[in-house]
Amino acid sequence: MGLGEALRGEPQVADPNAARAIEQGRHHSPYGTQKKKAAVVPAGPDPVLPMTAPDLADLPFELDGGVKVFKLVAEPVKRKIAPFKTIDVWGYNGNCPGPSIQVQQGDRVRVIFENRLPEATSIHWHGLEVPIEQDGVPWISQKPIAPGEKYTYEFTVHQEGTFFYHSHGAMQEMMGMIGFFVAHPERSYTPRAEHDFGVILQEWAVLPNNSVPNTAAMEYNWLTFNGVAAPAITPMIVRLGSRVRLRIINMGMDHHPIHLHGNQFVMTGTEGGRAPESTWYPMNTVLVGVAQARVVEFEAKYPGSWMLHCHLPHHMMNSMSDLLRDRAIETASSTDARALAQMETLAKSVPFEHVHHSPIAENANAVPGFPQDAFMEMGMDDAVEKPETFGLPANWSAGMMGMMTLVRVLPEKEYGEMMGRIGQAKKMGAAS
Ligand SMILES: [Cu+2]
Repeated sequence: MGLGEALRGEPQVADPNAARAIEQGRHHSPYGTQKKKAAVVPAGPDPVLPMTAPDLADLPFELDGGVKVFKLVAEPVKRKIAPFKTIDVWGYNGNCPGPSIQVQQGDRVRVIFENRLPEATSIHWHGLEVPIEQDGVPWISQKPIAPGEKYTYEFTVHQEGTFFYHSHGAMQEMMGMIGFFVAHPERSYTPRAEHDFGVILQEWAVLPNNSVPNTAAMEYNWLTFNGVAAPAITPMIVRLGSRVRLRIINMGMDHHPIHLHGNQFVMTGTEGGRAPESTWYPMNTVLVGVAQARVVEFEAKYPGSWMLHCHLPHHMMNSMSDLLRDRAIETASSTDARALAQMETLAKSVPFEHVHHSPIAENANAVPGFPQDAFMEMGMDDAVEKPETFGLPANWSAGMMGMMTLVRVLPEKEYGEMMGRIGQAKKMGAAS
């Protein structure tokens, strides 16, 4: 039977036992090549440290005779990327980016996939070494999954590391169809981290008064971490003295140099898995190219709210519609206090995106080159308030835009109180 005939047939699910035998043969562990032994359940806490991706959901699974079964649905989604901006995108299970799939190295995984999009799609398991019929490339390894159709993917995850799942249509990717696929190692990485965070980098071209990203555009005005633009991105909360892991993945059109203030980190992994310790060297900016994953780790030695952001200047701002329209900005002979009051009023009555923050000169509009910075800043502390922002200085949100968040390193007592606050909010959210 030729490939064409095979593709016209029913969705093919490889014989799970045959696949398992083949895949165990090539199982590779970052800790050596010894054969996988029967799992020994260690006494004490679970050695797997789950990844937390702020503002993203996790995809739950059910067990079917030792196989982890996930249900993934591709569908149109409305995503609120800022308090005043909701966009129409495509994603999975009501989320964009899609919910995170987290498994353990060695797991057998089944993904029951349903296409509720108006066009065909498929899922590619980016970086995972799966049998060819599970690779998710339309016409090459499978028939495109038609609107309304279901398809089952199944494979054994013999790797550890930070992978993705995404549509294999370039324009569907740019509509947001991507999610984390994290394979936790059989044994905890060393040194052990206490916090493990995930960030998905995306960029969007959404013209003023539009809600649909222009996927043919090559310039972007909205830049997001996990589908949210600063200051609406939920800060990462870490305990002073702990080791922190950040997994950053990029499935967009741009490369992003991600910079952490006030700390040095080492790159401990890529989209190919854990990197040997001998390759680690100090840095504080890591370039995350398209289709890449970068995993960095650092010791949170210094208390404070440290910025983590893309350092491309245009990626540190929200909708650049001011630059596309005329640049008229109200000049203010006003004091800073008045500017702040004005900002507050506008922030509460969103859809204003920009208003100057610091005082500007009477003749500002007459100066060639103006504005450069004045238009960018708008505080909206109230609009983006959540437990994780508790205790930040007033007007903290004015300087937060685009791909930007805070890593808040809190001493033991404050950390405990913060965790209590977050737990309480979750409980109330679940009850309501
Ligand atoms: Cu960037």
